[in-house]
Amino acid sequence: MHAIFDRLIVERGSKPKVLVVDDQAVNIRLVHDLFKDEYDIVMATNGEQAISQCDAQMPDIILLDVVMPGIDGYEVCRILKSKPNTKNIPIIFLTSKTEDAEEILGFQLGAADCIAKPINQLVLSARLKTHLILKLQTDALRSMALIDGLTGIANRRRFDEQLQIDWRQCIRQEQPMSILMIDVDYFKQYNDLYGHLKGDECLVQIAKILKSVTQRPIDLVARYGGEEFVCILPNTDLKGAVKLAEQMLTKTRTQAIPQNKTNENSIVTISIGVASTIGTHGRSVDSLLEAADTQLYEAKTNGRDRLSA
Ligand code: GH3
Ligand code: MG
Ligand code: MG
Ligand code: MG
Repeated sequence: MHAIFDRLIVERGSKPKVLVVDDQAVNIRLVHDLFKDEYDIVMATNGEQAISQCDAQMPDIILLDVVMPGIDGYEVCRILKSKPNTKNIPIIFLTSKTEDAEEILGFQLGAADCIAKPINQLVLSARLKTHLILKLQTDALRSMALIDGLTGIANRRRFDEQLQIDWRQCIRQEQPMSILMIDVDYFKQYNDLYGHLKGDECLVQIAKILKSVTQRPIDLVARYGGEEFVCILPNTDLKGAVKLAEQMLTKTRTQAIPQNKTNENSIVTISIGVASTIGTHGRSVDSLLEAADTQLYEAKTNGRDRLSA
């Protein structure tokens, strides 16, 4: 069991983060002293703080007291489970409320476990580790499910999820969002000339180029399907998006992947549709995608190896 845990930690490259919530400092200190070497411990002494710590720190797991002044642990659990960014964080109640009905309520609210106070350190340690293993395994599987097997960049599912998250954020902040729709030119011909394996290699190269151009961590490049890629650019207006698209076009040309069986000097090129809008309440992001798609069609009919915005 420890071997599994150690391997998971090595794979993800950082200690698990545990949020400890309790209104009694002495309880927090106890947990902190127990686990400070093994885990990264963050703390909150009331419900509101617990929720803001979750948003800011994204802990891997939460040890949550039930009886606290203000928002109690049950309510904290209810709120965290209702929010997309925190709903998958496992919650373990640490409580002196050990009636069956109270324990059941905790599970009904979505808790992963309930542990009785006063705490038995060995029991807490074992159960915390078990739940952390489950959490890290789920994270690893989830990230695998969101990556495109060929190119190693985000896949369509990841794109769909991220688009909704980023769009909500842009609405809240009244920020612009831009989309780039990218399609490899004459790729059917490329496959016909060089074969599918070389075609695959070409897609890997194109994915690398696109990714290298988008430098900000909030930009997402995904494989949309086949030889089409898509890029989400939050907080980016049309001008910024066009600049990035130009860099993608240039870098693809500079890479000069040969496509020269028909013409001595010809190389692989891409076409890009660019669209931009400001996040607006009550509007779906689909029209932004459609606009980018229409622009891509424009770029194709205008001669390819170009962008349209
Ligand atoms: P256009 O410039 O209009 O985009 O022409 P095109 O030939 O690129 O467009 P079309 O959509 O007709 O062809 C796309 C080709 O991409 C067809 C398909 O064989 C190829 N393709 C799609 N996915 C993959 C893949 O994963 N690997 C390889 N090697 N080829 C793929
Ligand atoms: Mg308490
Ligand atoms: Mg296509
Ligand atoms: Mg194409």
